[in-house]
Amino acid sequence: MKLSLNEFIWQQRSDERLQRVAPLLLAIAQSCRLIAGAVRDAALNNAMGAAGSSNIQGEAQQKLDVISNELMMAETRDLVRALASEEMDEIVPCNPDSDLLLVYDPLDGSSNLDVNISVGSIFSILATPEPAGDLAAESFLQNGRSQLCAGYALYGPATMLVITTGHEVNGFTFDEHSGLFMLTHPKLRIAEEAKEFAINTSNARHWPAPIQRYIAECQAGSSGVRGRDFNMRWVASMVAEVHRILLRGGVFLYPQDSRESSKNGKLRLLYEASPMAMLVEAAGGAASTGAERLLDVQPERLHQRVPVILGAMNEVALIEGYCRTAIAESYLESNTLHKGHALLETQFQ
Ligand code: P6P
Repeated sequence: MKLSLNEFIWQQRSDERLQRVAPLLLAIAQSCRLIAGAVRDAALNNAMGAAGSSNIQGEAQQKLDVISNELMMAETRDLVRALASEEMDEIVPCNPDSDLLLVYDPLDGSSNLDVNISVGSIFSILATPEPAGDLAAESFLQNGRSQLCAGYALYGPATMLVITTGHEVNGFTFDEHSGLFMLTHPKLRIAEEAKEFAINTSNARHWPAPIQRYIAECQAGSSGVRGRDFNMRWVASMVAEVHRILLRGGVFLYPQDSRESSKNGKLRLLYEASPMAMLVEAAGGAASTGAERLLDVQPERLHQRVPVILGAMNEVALIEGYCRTAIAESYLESNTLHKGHALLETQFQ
């Protein structure tokens, strides 16, 4: 007999974080159910296509980006002190009596909507650092290890909700008949070895050398240094990629590159990288910028971008090693020998 999300929360009574966020999590689940319906019926309701506006990243907003943002905000605003969204430049103060913050990407991968490819919502729940009272955007600038709960909804052949409070990852499938999210994928774990890599290889000429080296070795397969073949996937929907990695392993990369627009990577730290890093690490994987673990990155701006390398522990460690070696070699070349030697020592401890 499968547990509903409500029954799961009741069963997990000893998980204090889960109990603290439960009402908000149920509201998020309800908003994801509504977003799934809006995505499913968009073409029937003339809700496809561009909204004629753009977000703070300068990306054209789809009508469904705006609709999803409003659905998420309407369901959650009474349960949070403030919320922040990819689709809104500034934070939105809400209930002064709440001690929770919600930051989210209401519809990730929305460029796939008009070709009917899976998209998703990503969310992160934080505690308010201040006691009751006014709040500023700075309250959201907490590193990924501060998250109370992180998760995503995937709008695919099935609508799924995948959540963690840090110690395990559980997946729920929406049941149209009961109107409930049912526990179908308990305790998801990521294998340490990967057979698949996910990266947009059209950007290869812009990548830093360590990333070019890693991907070339995967492409060389059994005839190269890795001694085994790899497969490649690229859905251009981070939620779909992370979900695949949670279920069958692999590694996902959206690195920084030499273009001005991607010098800090493309993905956003607070509402894409941090929640996905919490999920991946809670499932036994790793998540890194290449230079440091994503959960350790200290946010400086609400919508800041960050390089993302996440998935199988051994693959991420190998890539981090290549990145650190490259940094050490640059120190050595620039005659800051002590830094280069120090970095190489930490790498091989
Ligand atoms: P590209 C979607 O726009 C997104 O933010 C992620 O979901 C996805 O992994 C990435 O961008 C796709 O980027 O450059 O391949 O279109």
